[in-house]
Parts: sequence; structure tokens; C-alpha cells
Amino acid sequence: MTSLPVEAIRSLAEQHPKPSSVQFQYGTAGFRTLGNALDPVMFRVGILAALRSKKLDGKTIGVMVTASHNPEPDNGVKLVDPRGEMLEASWETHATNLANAPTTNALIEAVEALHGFKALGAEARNAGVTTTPVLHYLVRAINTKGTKGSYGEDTEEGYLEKLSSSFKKLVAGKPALPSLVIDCANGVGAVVGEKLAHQLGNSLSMILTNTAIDTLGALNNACGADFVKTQQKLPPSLASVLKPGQRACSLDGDADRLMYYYLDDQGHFHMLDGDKIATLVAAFIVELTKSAGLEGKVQVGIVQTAYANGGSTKYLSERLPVKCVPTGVKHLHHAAEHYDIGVYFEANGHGTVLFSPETLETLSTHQPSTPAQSTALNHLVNLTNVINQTVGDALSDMLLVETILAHKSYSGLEWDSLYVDLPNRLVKVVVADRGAFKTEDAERRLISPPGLQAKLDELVRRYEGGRSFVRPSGTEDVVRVYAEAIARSQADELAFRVAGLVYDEVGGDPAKRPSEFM
Ligand code: 16G
Ligand code: MG
Repeated sequence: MTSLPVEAIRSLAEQHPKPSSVQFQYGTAGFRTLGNALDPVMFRVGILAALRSKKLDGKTIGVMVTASHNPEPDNGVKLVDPRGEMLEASWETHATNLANAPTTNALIEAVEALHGFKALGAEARNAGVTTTPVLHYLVRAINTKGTKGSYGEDTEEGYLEKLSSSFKKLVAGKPALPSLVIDCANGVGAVVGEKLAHQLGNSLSMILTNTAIDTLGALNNACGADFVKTQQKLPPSLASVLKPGQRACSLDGDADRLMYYYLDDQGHFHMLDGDKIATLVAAFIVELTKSAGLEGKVQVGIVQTAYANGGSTKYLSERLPVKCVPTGVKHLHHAAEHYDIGVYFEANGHGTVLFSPETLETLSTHQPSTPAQSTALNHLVNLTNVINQTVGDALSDMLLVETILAHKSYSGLEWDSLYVDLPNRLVKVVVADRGAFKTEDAERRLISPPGLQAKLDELVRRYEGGRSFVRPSGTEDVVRVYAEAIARSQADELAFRVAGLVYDEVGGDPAKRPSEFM
């Protein structure tokens, strides 16, 4: 073991000093801030990744630099753990501490203190410009190379080959669906999407739009999955492209979120969000497990957050076990691991399906007793390969959805009619201290400020089908309010009333009080 290269760290650290005026926080999605403020964080994240790798016997760790769903000039950086999962929660604190060490000496002390590591000097490999889910795939593929759980070839080509070959098997013999319009958010999904389209050939007709990855200011600007979800409307750039009845989807800037939508005959916009995707996917997998003769042997379960539309929760919980967890992929992923087959999706379009090791074993050893069972079993096995099980992956999820639509001969309209979404509204409230807001019950109830939840309950009771909750954002300095009710006007009114209550509770400039409906 070599000792900590203090002098090397010192001289490099001097080139990336941390300004005393800023505090960084490793939050739900890593470090997120303005791109031009990230330099000292990048340097320290490099050290952290090396330490994390050392701690885990030299396993490969991923470092992703991405603005994700945010428009420029935002940017961010996050770490990927060896199995392609999010950084273990206990290390988020180490990340925050390292990033905030005020001086070079403090930084070196913090590095030395971190579990007493004495060695550094990690090897780095540049994964190039690619999507977040590809990086997660690569990390898992590298760390499982040559083992029983080998995840695939550790290159982007290996990823594309794995997804496209299983997709082709899944849709073989099914009538080809009409073209799918894909909004790439002017992000890196355009690059990988293009390669995927090439690999897929005529098994899927993809029309890539918003592919201007070199245009300054274009990323996630009036396009992309977050725009569609929060605005609940068609990206204006698609207005001249999308025809009534045609399916379209939006990726976010780093291609780990996916939203589907279509225009009906009257040209009205209909959104098929993460909840609709979860429902479609879960129903299909349940059907396949039954057809394969695995009923009772393999249990499918769902994980959602409080943002899941009440319509979806009702539909799903009448059929399957459903668990609600706090916002953030790590919570969903973790909970989904407890099922044989865990389907998790956030309403914002981030999600995937996890097959437990026992389920994978069952799928490889089960003896089908009829040709129909054998076909269903093969489909299940191919699904385990088309799905990126490390993390939510827009391109992989898109192939999953397209597989199901092809199998069911569903248009967007038929998929949409599985259940009816309750009208809902999301409002941001700018408060002096969002730290004053604490929640329980998977963020569905406030425990602080004291007494506020009782006032919310009282208000919600007055709305038919009303539901509302308040939580501090993990990524922005705001408090978020969600409300739904059976009528659009009621959902809007409830959201703004709750936002008003929140605002009054913490006090603030009356001019900034949320006021749209009061
Ligand atoms: C991050 C999370 C996402 C979550 C969102 C909530 C990851 C990779 N991403 O984007 O899952 O929905 O934050 O943001 O965990 P909020 O706390 O600002 O509402
Ligand atoms: Mg993203």
C-alpha cells in the first residue's frame, strides 16, 4: 500500500480552491449547482470516488457529470456504486464534508480521516459522452465481468447490443407499430438514441427530435421529460411533428426519465407518465408470469412515491402489493429489491424493474409444460435483458413500453384508458427556511412546523377526492405542494390554498405569496 499522496493532493487542490461563500450539499441527485461553480466540487468528487473504490476493494465507481433534467446553466455531478446503483446513503455525508472542507489542509485532513484510508492513486477510465444509465450499466458490467452475474460487455456498444438484441426477440413476429416520435431534450439521449435506432433497424421506427446537443441554452429548454411533466403539455417544438393518434415520448437531458404522450383526434394532449408506465409494465409482467406457469412462485410488487396519481394507486393496489416511499431513486430502488419482481416508477418518469437473484434463478430453471408457457418464459427472460436493472433508463424503458404496446396492439389511447388520472397540481413555495419542514409517512404528512398538518387536513376535507401533501425539495431551495381532486378547478384551488397556508405559516413577503387562485 502506498501512503496518501499528500503533496499531489495539495498542489492540485490549490488549483481548485473552494470559495468560502458557497456551501455544497450531496443531495437526492448528487451535487447540483451552477456549472461554473462546480470546479472545486469536481476535484473533490474525484478524490471521493477513489476513496470509495479503495473502500470496496478496488471496485469500479462511476462519476456522472450531468445537468439531468435542468436547463443551463445548471449542472451537477453524482457517484455510482459498484452494482450500478446510487451512492450508498452513508457516504452522502462524506461527500458533503469533503466538498465543504474550507482549505487545502482541511481537505487533506478530511481525506485522511475518512475511514483511515492511507492509499489513493486510483485508475480512471473515461466513459466519454453518454447517458447516465449507460454509465450505471458500465459500472455494473465492469464489476461483474467474468462472474456468474456478468451484466454484459463493458462498453456502450455492449449496452446497445444487449438492449437491441433482446428487444428484437421480444417483438419478433408482432406487427410493427407506427413511428414513435422521440424528444431528446437536446441532450445526450440524442447521441445514444441515434446509435440505438441504427442497431434496431426496422424493428422500431424512431423519429428523433430536439437533438441539438451543441446549441447553447437548448438543453431541457421547453422540451424534455421534466417540461412535459410539470407543464402537462406538448413541447412546442413537437407541434408541427406530432400527428393526432401518434405516440411520442420525451427523455430528460441525461436520459434517465421518460414521459409518453399523444394527441387525440381533437388534438388534445394526453400524458402517459411514470405511473401509467408502471401500470402498463406491471400488468404485462403479471400476465407473463401467469402464462409461464409461475403464478404463486413469483410475486410482482410496485413501489411509488406520494406523487403517484391517486388514480394509479387505486388501480394498482386493487391488484398488487404497493409500497409508498420518500422521493428519490435510492428509496424506490431499495424498496423494489424486496419483491421477487419489483416495478418502481416515480411519476416524473424515472423508474425500472428489478428481478431478484432468486427470480432470475427461477426463470432459468423453470420447466415449462406447454409451448405457450415456454413462449411466456422466454419473453420474461428477454425482458430481464431489455430492462436496465441498475437504474431508471429512458431508452431501455422506451423499448420496454414499445414491447408491451406491440404485444397488446395498444395505441396510446388504449394504454391511457387502463385508469383515469385524477387532476393534480404542483406548486412551489419560496420560504426563508425549508429546513423548518419535516415529514413522516413517506412524506405524506408534516410533523413540522407543528400544527400545520392539522390545518391542511381541515382544508383537504372540503374537496371531493382531495389529497395534498407538502415537502421540502431535495434539489431546490423551495417547499413543494402537491394536490389532487376529482375536478381540475378543485385540484388547482386546493394546491394554491395549501401553498398559501404554508406561506403564511413561515411568514414572508406578502408580494410573493402564491396567489393564482385566491
Ligand atoms: C432528483 C431525484 C428524483 C426525484 C427528484 C425530486 C435521483 C437520481 N433523482 O431528481 O428521483 O424525483 O430529485 O426533486 O434520485 P425534489 O426533491 O426537488 O422534489
Ligand atoms: Mg435525469
